[in-house]
Amino acid sequence: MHIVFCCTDTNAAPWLQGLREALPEASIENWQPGGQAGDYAVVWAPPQAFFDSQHALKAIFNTGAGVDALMKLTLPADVPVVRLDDAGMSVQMAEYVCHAVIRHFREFDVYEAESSQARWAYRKPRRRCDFAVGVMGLGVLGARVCRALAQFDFPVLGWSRSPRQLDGVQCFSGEAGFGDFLAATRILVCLLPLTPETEGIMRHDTLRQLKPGAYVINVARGAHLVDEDLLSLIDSGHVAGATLDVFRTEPLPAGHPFWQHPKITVTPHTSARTLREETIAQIAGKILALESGASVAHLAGVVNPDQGY
Ligand code: NDP
Ligand code: OXD
Repeated sequence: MHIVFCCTDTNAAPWLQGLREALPEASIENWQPGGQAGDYAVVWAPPQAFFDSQHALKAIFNTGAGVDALMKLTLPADVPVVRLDDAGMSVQMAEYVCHAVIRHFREFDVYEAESSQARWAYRKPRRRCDFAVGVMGLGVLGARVCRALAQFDFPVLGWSRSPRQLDGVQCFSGEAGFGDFLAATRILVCLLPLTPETEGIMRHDTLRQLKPGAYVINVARGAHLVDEDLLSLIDSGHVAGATLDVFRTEPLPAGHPFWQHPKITVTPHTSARTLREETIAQIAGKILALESGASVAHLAGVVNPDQGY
């Protein structure tokens, strides 16, 4: 069995070593043009030239949860794409989103500013029931985030493409449920995959439907948000601020208004990182399962090409 590794912006050496330890029977190489075609590919944001050189793949393993970059390429026909299924990401995402929600709700950003002036000043406690959190996307990450938020007694709402049921979460689905979901939400969290249906989903006419004093947390993809619409709704006072981890251009360009905006917190696409050991263990386990005759349909994280996630 031959495995080809092609991950952009990744130090290949520890990955190759980890994969070789997990799959000692396999030959595993970092991709180079003209190299041997693989039975399996382990990829992150590979160039089109990579797939153009692969004619024998049995499966493509993505070392992230989002496959939007892959879906823009021409992939070999009928080869399944398997994305990361949690692999240690959901707990990181739960930490990040709970931190952002609590920081906003408890006004810790205001206390940070006051303490830097040596000011001892109380803020009036806010009512948790006024800060319903609406999570768009109830998959592996969104569901875990909802569960974590519910632990803090926030009212939690969720929205997905198909109907879902989650304990303690008021669930909405599809276009029909979107308006009611937005109208009941004060803090909006985006955990959707980026697809033609979800691109630009956070724009003026949708954000306008959130409760006044809304707050936006984007941890999915930058293209889910129309940047200018967020800025104008913050200016108008309808949106109180935002915590943003993902951007249309990454790294976020130096002159972008988000960097200096007093009501926007920026982090560098770090809310849930790919963890190398967990990822290698998950991918190696799936390759071994396929090699022992398991059907792809039984693997977690197989992408539906028609849905794009
Ligand atoms: P999943 O595929 O498990 O979940 C996706 C969810 O989105 C599902 O609930 C799905 O609905 C819902 N959804 C998809 N399309 C629509 C739509 N058109 N309308 C309404 N709901 C929709 O993905 P994950 O939870 O694993 O990951 C989500 C995204 O998070 C990734 O695609 C990636 O972009 C982003 N991400 C960001 C990271 C970061 O560091 N910032 C790290 C990891 C991931 P249904 O349940 O009906 O299928
Ligand atoms: C992912 C990411 O999709 O890190 O896994 O953004």
